[in-house]
Amino acid sequence: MDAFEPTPRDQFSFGLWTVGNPGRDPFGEPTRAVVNPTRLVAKLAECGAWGVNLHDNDLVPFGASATERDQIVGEFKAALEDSGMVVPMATTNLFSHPVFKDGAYTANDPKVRAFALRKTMDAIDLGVELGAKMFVFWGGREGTEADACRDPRSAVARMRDAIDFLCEYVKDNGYDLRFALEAKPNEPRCDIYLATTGHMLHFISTLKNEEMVGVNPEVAHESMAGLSFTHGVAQAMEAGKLFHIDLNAQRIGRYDQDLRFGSEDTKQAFLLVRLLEGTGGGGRYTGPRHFDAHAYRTEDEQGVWDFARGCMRTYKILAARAAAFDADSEVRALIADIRDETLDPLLGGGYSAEKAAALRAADIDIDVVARRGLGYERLDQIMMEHLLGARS
Ligand code: GCO
Ligand code: MN
Ligand code: MN
Repeated sequence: MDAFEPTPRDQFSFGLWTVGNPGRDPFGEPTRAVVNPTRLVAKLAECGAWGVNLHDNDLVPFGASATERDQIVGEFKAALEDSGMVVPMATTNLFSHPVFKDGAYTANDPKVRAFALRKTMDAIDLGVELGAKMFVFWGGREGTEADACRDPRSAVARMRDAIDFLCEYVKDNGYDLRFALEAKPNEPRCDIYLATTGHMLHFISTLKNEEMVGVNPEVAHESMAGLSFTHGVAQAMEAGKLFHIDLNAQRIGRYDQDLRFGSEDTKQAFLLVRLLEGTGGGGRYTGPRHFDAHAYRTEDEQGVWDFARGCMRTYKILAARAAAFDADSEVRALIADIRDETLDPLLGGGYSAEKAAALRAADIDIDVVARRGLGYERLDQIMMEHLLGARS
């Protein structure tokens, strides 16, 4: 045992589909046996996780009868009770069944859209029954190959109709549940609508129940698009919209890899953990630290638990490194706010004609400012040394 061993206080969660992933890929069959959800819960608890998340069909098979459903859910609740695990988040599988091949909420056939709403209402009921406070929407099939099949504007409008409808469903039932929308640029569709966290943030501002809806950004998804994940998450935090997060690792330009958290682009992972933990100031993210990743296909069941522990340990190690970095006096000096008594009051708090005149009149020697070195090489190197364990 060391300081990096995960405990329930850390609020780490995993999807049933993550540690339950049997190693199937588009080219090959599963390499591991399917493990029962009740065993997954017990093993996750043993590893120090706090929560387990699920799609409706990770637990209740598609098409199960009401009696089968109730029996499965009953056994699962007992397993949660035994292990002290919680279900912080639930979601709907709107991508596996062939009926969703043209999308779910955005599909052209109204029968598909109606079925998708019905399935989501059932999944919301299931999530609430298990205690979930967050419901994630990942529109994996909401996209196109043959883009002329619909006006992309109608896809956005259909998505809005669906989320507006489901918000009202939650309110009508008096559920204590919020929604988190998860963007992805592509895979399994050629192009998926609302491709990034930024797209989602604007979309949310057009909803009837905007306050109930936030985002669930995923490391791999913004990275696949070559974007800075940290910047996307920061924008969501600044807007009060970071409701949930999917942590994993990804190399830019590859297929959706869902690798162990922090195992690729460790610098971005460091900056992300620093942001979430708020060690650099600006407030800490208090929601679940959820891992949406899976073990390499080379692994047996032991490898899956090594993977799960690895995600959590790396998060805690990076959090400790971030705290040390932000407590470093040289770092604090390098990133200290530059204060200017004359200009600061002009730059915040909005426009006035007086401020505009004062800005015009201010004495700013741009050549002096332009010549000044900023010390960012030094700053970044110090960060690397903290990250690599050479400075503490
Ligand atoms: C993916 C997605 C999914 C979702 C999950 C929960 O790329 O497959 O990240 O894992 O997060 O379906 O909505
Ligand atoms: Mn993903
Ligand atoms: Mn995800």
